[in-house]
Amino acid sequence: MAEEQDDLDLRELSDEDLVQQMHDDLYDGLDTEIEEGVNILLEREWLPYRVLTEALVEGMRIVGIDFRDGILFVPEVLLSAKAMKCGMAILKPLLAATGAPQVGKMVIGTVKGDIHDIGKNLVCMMMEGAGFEVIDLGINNPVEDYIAALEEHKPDILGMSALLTTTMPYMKVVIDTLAERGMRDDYIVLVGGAPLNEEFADAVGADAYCRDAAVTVEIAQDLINRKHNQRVAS
Ligand code: B1M
Repeated sequence: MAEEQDDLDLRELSDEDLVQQMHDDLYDGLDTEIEEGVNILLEREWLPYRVLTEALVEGMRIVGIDFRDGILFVPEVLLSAKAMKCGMAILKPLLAATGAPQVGKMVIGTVKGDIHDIGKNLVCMMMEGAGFEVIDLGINNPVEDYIAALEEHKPDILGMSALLTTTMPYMKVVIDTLAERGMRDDYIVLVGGAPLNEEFADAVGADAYCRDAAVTVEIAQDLINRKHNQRVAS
């Protein structure tokens, strides 16, 4: 009872204070509070995408800065990641429920040696929300897994994610293997992850670098349209 009285009532906070509190709760890895905050913002008629970007992604950016600076450590960041996933789980069906027709298919996975998946999962959610069918291979994928999934699902797009400077070169291994097997031109290859940039994407032979999940959707739609137009013209 006394504990309950000490509790902060998130519903009493203004939008701005609530978002600030959610950044703090994400930092502290408080999943129940994050779920409650997400639900309150949705009740206040925030669009799911706004909740995602302003409350969750921005909160995770702050976690990332303190992780980099040695203020937070792996166990704490894992709790933040878990809280973020709880919030994302509420938003996922809402982002996907736009009723968009299926516009293409994507196989995506985080590359071998890399277990970061929050950004990739966001990309999956946004792509599904935009009407793409997404086959998510998860984390730590060797080239054989990508090839097997491409052969099984025959997607339009192969997406790869890497968050470590030590794992991003593996994208070239995958793309070179596709080329060796004569499969490279069958797919649009999109790459993303915080340490990448356009130069890197060019250097490894990808079709495009995707800065974030929203940009991934735009680029995917654009490249699929161009591919369709080329087919029609030829
Ligand atoms: Co890691 N970690 N981590 N980590 N971690 C980083 C990446 C790091 C930058 C932190 C730092 O030092 N500042 C650093 C890498 C440094 C470097 O390589 N130069 C780092 C390190 C060093 C490590 C370990 C080695 C730490 C250790 O063990 N000593 C270890 C590596 C483990 C491994 O992979 N083998 C490790 C472990 C972990 C946790 C397990 C604790 C956890 C991951 C939990 C999980 O993902 N389930 C974790 C986290 C959470 C982070 C930070 C803090 C946050 C990453 C994140 O989720 N960002 C990160 C710091 C940072 O990036 N600021 C860090 C939020 C997410 C929404 O953004 O992933 O960039 P992002 O995704 C964006 C875009 O990049 C893009 O769209 C997304 C959405 O908008 N995008 C794509 C991403 N993938 C895409 C694919 C596409 C398209 C777009 O395909 C088409």
